[in-house]
Amino acid sequence: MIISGLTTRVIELPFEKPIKTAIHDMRSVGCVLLTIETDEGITGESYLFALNAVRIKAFDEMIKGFTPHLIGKDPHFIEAIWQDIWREINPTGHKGVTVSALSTIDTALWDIVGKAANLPLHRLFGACRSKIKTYASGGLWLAQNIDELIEEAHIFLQQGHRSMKLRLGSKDYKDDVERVKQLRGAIGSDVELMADLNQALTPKQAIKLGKELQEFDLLWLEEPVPAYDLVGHSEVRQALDMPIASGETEYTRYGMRAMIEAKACDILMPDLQRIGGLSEMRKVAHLAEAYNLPISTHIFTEQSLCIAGSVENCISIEHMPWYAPLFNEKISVVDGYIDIPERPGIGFTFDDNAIKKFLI
Ligand code: SMN
Ligand code: MG
Repeated sequence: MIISGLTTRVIELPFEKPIKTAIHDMRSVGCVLLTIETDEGITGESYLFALNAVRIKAFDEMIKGFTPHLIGKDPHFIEAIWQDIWREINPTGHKGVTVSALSTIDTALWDIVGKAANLPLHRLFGACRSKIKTYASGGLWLAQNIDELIEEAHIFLQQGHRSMKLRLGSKDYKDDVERVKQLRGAIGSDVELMADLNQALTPKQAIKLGKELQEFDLLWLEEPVPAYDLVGHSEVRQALDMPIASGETEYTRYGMRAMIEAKACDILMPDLQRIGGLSEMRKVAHLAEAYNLPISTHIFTEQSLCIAGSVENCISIEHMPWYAPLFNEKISVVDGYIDIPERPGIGFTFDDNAIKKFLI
């Protein structure tokens, strides 16, 4: 089998209403949808995204620029293709748009390999489970008031969720404490709750807030300080009993290695687009395992299920519904869990009709 072509589509998925975190102001996500074609008719699909579709064409160009590394190659030679592209991007940089494009290609190649073997990827990788715990993440944003948070939390529970994440980083830290207190009171003690600070605070601010949040039994406190401040992360981690989660903003095994060495967090949160694709996600998961650290994957719900099904130290998967309209197959959450799909490859295929509406 050889790779015969590569097609991209650039789309924009609008949100129903604008969304805020401590550092994001979002109205849409722009995506590049990648399809890699082979001479045997098997195709591999994956995507990357940019918030508000900002400079999404630069991502598209970056992917298309790697065409010469793909055409005529056996798609099973994923590791060789990955290393080849990695060497080429050395002068341009091993973070950002370059790695996002590499990630997207890598993931689409795995989709081909799974389909060619007629196996779902978690089975091809070596399966460890058939379902994974998830948490609701497409809500509980910073712009919502407390009544809206509670209303949305109840919707999540009706949808089958048993775990959810809210965003913090209010101007006055007392507002953050109140949001957590009220929400915890409304959902009760049996529902898991996490909080994401999206890098809003200094270490001292995060420790002060974290100490007040401790009584509300949060499963983790996420990105309390700027992503590049690994020492600050570790100060917060040492000062609090509550676990610290982080890593969505870091790239590749080298970024994760630095976080592990700095003892920055208790739970690593690799993001498929920034980490380097499914190949690198697996390496990072195994690196974390060697340090007895769990991982929980960041967004990319559909594409990360194969990781959750084959990585023993993956404790949960983030449920972000933004990308669901792109796929023919839908995820359902039952009693807080998602089944790992048993369809070949990644198990989610682009819904070409639906996608037409979003083309830029
Ligand atoms: C997040 C995800 C995607 C966009 C903005 C913020 C957030 C998360 O950090 O972890 O869900
Ligand atoms: Mg986050």
